[in-house]
Amino acid sequence: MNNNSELISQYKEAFPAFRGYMECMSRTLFTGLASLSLAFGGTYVIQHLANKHLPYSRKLHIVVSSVVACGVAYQSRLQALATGVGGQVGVMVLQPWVKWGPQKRTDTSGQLMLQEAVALVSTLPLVSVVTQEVVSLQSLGKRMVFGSGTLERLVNEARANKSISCIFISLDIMKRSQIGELEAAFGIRIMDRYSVVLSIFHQHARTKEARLQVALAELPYIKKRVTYERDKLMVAEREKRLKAALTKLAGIRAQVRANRAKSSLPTIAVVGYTNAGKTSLIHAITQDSRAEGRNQLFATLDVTAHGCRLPCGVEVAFIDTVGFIQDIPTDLVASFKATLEDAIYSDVVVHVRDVSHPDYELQGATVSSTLASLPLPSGTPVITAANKMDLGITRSPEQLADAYVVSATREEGIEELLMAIQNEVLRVTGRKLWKFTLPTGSDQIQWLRGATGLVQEEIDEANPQITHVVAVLTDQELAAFTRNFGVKGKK
Ligand SMILES: Nc1nc2c(ncn2[C@@H]2O[C@H](COP(=O)(O)OP(=O)(O)OP(=O)(O)O)[C@@H](O)[C@H]2O)c(=O)[nH]1
Ligand SMILES: *[C@@H]1O[C@H](CO)[C@@H](O)[C@H](O)[C@H]1NC(C)=O
Repeated sequence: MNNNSELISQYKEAFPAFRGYMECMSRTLFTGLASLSLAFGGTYVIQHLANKHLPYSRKLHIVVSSVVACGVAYQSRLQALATGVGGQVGVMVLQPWVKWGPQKRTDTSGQLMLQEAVALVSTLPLVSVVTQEVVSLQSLGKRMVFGSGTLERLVNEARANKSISCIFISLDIMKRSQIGELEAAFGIRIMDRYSVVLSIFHQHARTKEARLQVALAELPYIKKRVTYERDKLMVAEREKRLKAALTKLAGIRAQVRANRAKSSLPTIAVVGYTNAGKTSLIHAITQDSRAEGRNQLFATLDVTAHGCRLPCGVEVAFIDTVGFIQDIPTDLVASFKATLEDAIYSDVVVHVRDVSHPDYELQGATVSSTLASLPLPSGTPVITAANKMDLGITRSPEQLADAYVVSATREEGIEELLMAIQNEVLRVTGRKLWKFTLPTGSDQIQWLRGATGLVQEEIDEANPQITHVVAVLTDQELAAFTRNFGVKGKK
């Protein structure tokens, strides 16, 4: 019974939350289609002209005109993106906030929650936040969420601004009827926290298991919305099948893990609270002058894996993971963890924290406790990077004792952090630095270059016949080298 792929394709269809996002994206799709038709049209016209007036062969016309037309179309698409015309989903972010009474939250503020909501929705590709607002409420649970006066003002605002094509109301999960009525009032799509978070997970779910988990997580959402008995039965049947598929996959997982361990490319998972600066830090590291940027090798890896060389020459992949958030709706916790599978299988974990954030402790604790609950192989080192130091450090040196204090955007402290990462990568993967003195241009040096990708080489100042080499080798590689050449190295 191999119905996993069938389940996955089914779940793509039955994924209202993601579909909502896709609907918001449709404008983007249209500009894409427009560019494409422009390319075809352009190809035809240029080809026609060239046929009439130029003496080249027909094949060449086709090639040249295609290239030119595609270039033009691509340019116009880029321009559309740059100016925001159609390229982006403009979102109005509304953070409901109860000002008084027993429903008022005391552990955070409306402004902080709004910031988090903005960061959350910005995680989705091509989303741009047009307006954002903390909206005061008297109580939660109103049919239209907001009071009638406030609602009227918001509707007018949203309708007046053509850049707004979607409204994100930062409440956990709203009723079908609520969303329906609000959509009728605003005239555009409404998203709640549940649907935004699901869409993010959908983006980050890479393995079959993660996808199944995300599909499973959506079921309560669908359940809240179906009314007919027949549909309810279908949902129940689907739940049963998803669970069965997941149980089956759990067995395969051990195999996958073993395979990953065998591939020699060390991976470093970068985790952290949303907006802590994971992506910026990866950018800062992989653009480092001592580390090469994107390497061909990684072109086939997922877009969120960034290849680079450590200062010692070992190639590694930095992996961006989904950002942590507070109050993940409980039904989503399992699928959230599933999207972090990259962290589970990586050699080293880097935990990025925003040292300038008032919620530094709470955010760090959220991440740490979640990491602790993941099936991380014991002994996976976790390195803490306290980021955004340029915005002011509000913590005492003791609180930052085991952290590397950095600024990703100003590229400060990155080198020390990278050295720490390198040490852990070498330790965990059983690699060591070895020094050799070898004949310049010899086979031995060639071999070492091949084995480690890159070695430090320095021709002796006094005697150009010999070269001092530093190589990073596993015990097996060292043994093979000694076997082949009979040369011993020094640590
Ligand atoms: N001032 C300052 N801002 C930073 C620094 N690092 C990141 N930022 C800013 O913080 C914001 C979030 O950075 P990202 O790298 O997107 O954060 P992230 O952790 O990948 O966020 P998610 O994808 O939402 O989980 C961006 O506006 C960055 O420009 C820093 O060192 N200093
Ligand atoms: C929409 O609102 C934003 C923020 O207030 C503003 O910058 C933008 O110019 C507005 N766009 C339109 C079309 O009104």
